[in-house]
Amino acid sequence: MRNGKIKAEPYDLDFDLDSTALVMIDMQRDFVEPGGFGESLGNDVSLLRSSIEPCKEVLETARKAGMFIIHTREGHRPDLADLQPAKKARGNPTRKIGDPGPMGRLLVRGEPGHEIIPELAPLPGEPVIDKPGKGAFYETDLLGILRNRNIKKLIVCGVTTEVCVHTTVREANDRGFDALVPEDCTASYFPEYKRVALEMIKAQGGIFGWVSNSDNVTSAIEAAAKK
Ligand code: C5J
Repeated sequence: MRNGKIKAEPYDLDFDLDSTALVMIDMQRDFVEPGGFGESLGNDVSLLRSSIEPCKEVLETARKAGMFIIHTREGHRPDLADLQPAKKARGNPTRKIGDPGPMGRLLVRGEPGHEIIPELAPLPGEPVIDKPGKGAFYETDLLGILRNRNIKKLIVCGVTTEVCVHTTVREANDRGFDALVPEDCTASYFPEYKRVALEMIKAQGGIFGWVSNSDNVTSAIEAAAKK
């Protein structure tokens, strides 16, 4: 049967291991490590690191249970042909997307900063979606990949909560998926924005989705895998 319930807010979420995917959003060096895109915007990147260990626990549990796992990376082609001028100019940063930095060109595919952090590195067979925007469905093949696997529900982890995670959860909701965010598996450069972003997801009876935590998610996956 491989199904069960994840303890969550605003209410517990029924799920099935074979129609639920784990989506790890943008756990890249560019956001989490010093010298990358996140820091170029003036952020304290150390604030994101608390999410790494809980993400790792959920990732390893999902792998053991044989769940479908997808990773995303935000970034652009080396020729920047997919970079909208508005995105390049936004925030008036000292270093812009495509400029050189300590981890290579900022937010550019193939550069060291664009890679997923080693702690959460994808395994062969886990699709990696390269996305030019904040949402994982925008200008990517994510929707087709999920439909081909008959995926109905998403567990969404990663950074940052109110930007790429939130945008993806909203996009997923509008495409008919149920999305659940484990709160300790996501982080923001602005802790208050994280808190409010999670409130927004679960408000009004789960207007965009569900909020839970890594313990609830891992115990539900492990229980379902034994059925
Ligand atoms: C941002 C992201 N914050 N992955 N990207 O620009 O949330």
